[in-house]
Amino acid sequence: MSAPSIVILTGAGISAESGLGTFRDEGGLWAQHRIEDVATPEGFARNPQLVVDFYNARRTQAAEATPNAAHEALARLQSEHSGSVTLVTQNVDALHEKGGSKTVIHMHGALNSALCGRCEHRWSAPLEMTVGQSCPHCGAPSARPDIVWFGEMPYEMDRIEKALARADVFVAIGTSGNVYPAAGFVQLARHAGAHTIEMNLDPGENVGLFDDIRPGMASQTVPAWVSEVLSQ
Ligand code: BV8
Repeated sequence: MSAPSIVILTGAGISAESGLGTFRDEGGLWAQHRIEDVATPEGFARNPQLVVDFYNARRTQAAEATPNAAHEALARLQSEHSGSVTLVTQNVDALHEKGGSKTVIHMHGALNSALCGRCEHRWSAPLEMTVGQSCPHCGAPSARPDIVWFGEMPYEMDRIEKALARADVFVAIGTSGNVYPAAGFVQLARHAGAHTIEMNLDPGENVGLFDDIRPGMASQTVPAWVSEVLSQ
């Protein structure tokens, strides 16, 4: 029996113990800001300064954050598991990479990347972006945070769906299962016959679709699961 192919989806909960706010927990980001104002293209068109300030604050916070045992355990899994491991994150921080992960699919974009709204050129974002910054490629004053907002198509969906179609195990870590298409990945994995595991502090909206529920703090549950997989 060849080593199982594993697909992992992480959400804001995996970065909570590194001090980065989640979205829907008590006092989370969506309690402080209206999604429509800071995480939609319409909000950016209406008030670009508000959106640039929102992501500048998160970029600075994320730059100062350090990975926790959960990020480090997933990096260990990626380097030591003999089967394939596909790590997909909804998070826009770089804590998986800081924790040692080499390949991370950022389906909702990344704080450390800037995007040209006109030619779609990408470059490393400065810590503080400004409104109307020029694109280094086409020169248009159309720089924006390289973030997938509501109503925009998440990145790398073909690659993710291909990995889910051949998954033996699907694990969702620290995500409330509210946002699609990510919240639908567990269904795709089940169609592929994968064993599905949820590791969360509180049960997600789609908890009923998981075979195995492991409640608790990611810094505890994830290293325990990785040790289990690597000892098989
Ligand atoms: C799309 C930006 C279609 C980055 C985010 C109308 C028009 C278009 C689409 C829609 C529409 N109505 C609905 C939709 C679909 C929409 C959607 O799902 N809306 C929901 C709210 C109903 N989705 C979209 O718009 C997506 N695009 O559908 O495009 C399309 C088709 C064709 C062509 C073009 C377009 C785009 C979705 C991406 C939006 N961007 N963020 C940023 O600012 O960060 S989503 C946002 O929520 C975050 O990125 C995050 O990824 C996402 C999910 O949040 P979670 O990570 O789950 O965090 P949350 O706080 O919710 O939960 C934390 C969990 O952790 C909890 O369970 C908690 O218990 C747990 N936890 C806490 N501490 C710990 C812990 N667990 C373990 N240990 C701990 N210590």
